[in-house]
Amino acid sequence: MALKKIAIVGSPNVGKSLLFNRLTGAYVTVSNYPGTTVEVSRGRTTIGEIEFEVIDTPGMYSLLPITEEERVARNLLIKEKPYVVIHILDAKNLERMLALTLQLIEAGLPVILVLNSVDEAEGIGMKFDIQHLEKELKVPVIATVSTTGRGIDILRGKIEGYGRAKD
Ligand SMILES: Nc1nc2c(ncn2[C@@H]2O[C@H](COP(=O)(O)OP(=O)(O)OP(=O)(O)O)[C@@H](O)[C@H]2O)c(=O)[nH]1
Ligand SMILES: [Mg+2]
Repeated sequence: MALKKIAIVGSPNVGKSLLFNRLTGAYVTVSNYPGTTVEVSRGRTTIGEIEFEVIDTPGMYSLLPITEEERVARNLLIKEKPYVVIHILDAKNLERMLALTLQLIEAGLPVILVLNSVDEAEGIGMKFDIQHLEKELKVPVIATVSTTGRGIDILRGKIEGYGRAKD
C-alpha cells in the first residue's frame, strides 16, 4: 500500500530542507520531478504507528505558479494528494507569508502552519500568540527552530493528532 504523504511547502529559503531533515532519517531519495529539471527530495518518517513519505517541495510564493519550481510544487499538491501539508514560513515575515497559508487553506488542503526561525524573530522582540492564530486560521500552528530542533516533537504530535481527527 502506498504511504500517506506529508508535503513540506513554503517560500524559498525558509527552512523547508532543514525541517525535512529533522523529520526524516536515512533512505532519502532525490529525483527530478517528471518532465522537469526541478529536484524533489523524498524520505520517510514514523509518527505514532504510521509510516509516512515526507516530500521536500520546491519553493513557492503562491499557488498561482510563475516559476517552474512553483508549478512543480503546485502539481505535486494536486497530484499526490498529501495527507498533511506543512506550510513552513519565516516567523520574521509572518504577515507577508500568511498569504500562501490562506491560499492553501482555501484550496481545501489539510494545512499545518509552522512558524520557523522563531529564535531570530524573538531576537528582534517579536512575540507570537499561537492559540490566537490557531483559532483564527482553524488549523494547527507550531513555532519551530529547524536549526536546533525546537518544536519538532510538538509538530510530530500535531501531525498524529491531525490524522486521528480525520479518521
Ligand atoms: N536561525 C535560524 N535559521 C534557520 C532556521 N531554519 C532555517 N534556517 C536557516 O535558513 C537557511 C535556509 O534553510 P533551508 O532549510 O535550506 O531552507 P529551504 O526552505 O529548504 O531553502 P530552498 O530549498 O532554497 O528554498 C539556512 O541557512 C538555515 O540555516 C531556524 O529555525 N533558525
Ligand atoms: Mg531546500
